Amino acid sequence: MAPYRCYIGLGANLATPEQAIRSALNALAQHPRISAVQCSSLYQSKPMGPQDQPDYTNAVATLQSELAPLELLDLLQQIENQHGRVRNQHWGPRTLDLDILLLYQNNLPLTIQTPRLSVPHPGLELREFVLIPLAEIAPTLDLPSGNSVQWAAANIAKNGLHIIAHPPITSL
Ligand code: ROI
Repeated sequence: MAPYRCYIGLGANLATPEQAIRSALNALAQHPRISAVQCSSLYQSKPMGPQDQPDYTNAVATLQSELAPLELLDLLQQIENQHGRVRNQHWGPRTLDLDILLLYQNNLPLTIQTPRLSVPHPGLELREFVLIPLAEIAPTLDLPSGNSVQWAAANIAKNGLHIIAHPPITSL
């Protein structure tokens, strides 16, 4: 089976957010069925949703995976759980959130609509903390709207989004 090219959103705003994101990237880079992990800079962002929660640390990573989409989702949820993720309040704070944003196979975009997984991620084009990091690593990618990532990132309100750290190390 042809491998998947995946784009993953990483977010955290409790405990040690930057450490949680770095540790999740390491877990992905070390997985035997994942290769070519590359990450954007780390960003600080204002919370989308309830405002009575800390600012978030966000990044977007891309990787090549031999895991089927639901296997990748299982892995991401396992990594979230290892970082103390508790699913409680809707749009509430979290120690680590790993979202599948986009999936490609043979350079073709995949659409998945199941109770567990929606790809492309429905909130993708509304989130500056996704588009702007994504534009660092994949500016020419086309979004579901037909716009390029670069165009969408240049045309969304930044809402205070700013870089706080260089891209974490990546893997071959
Ligand atoms: N807000 C920001 N800034 N970053 C996130 O990663 C994030 N994740 C979420 C909600 C609660 C929607 N808000 C967010 O799940």
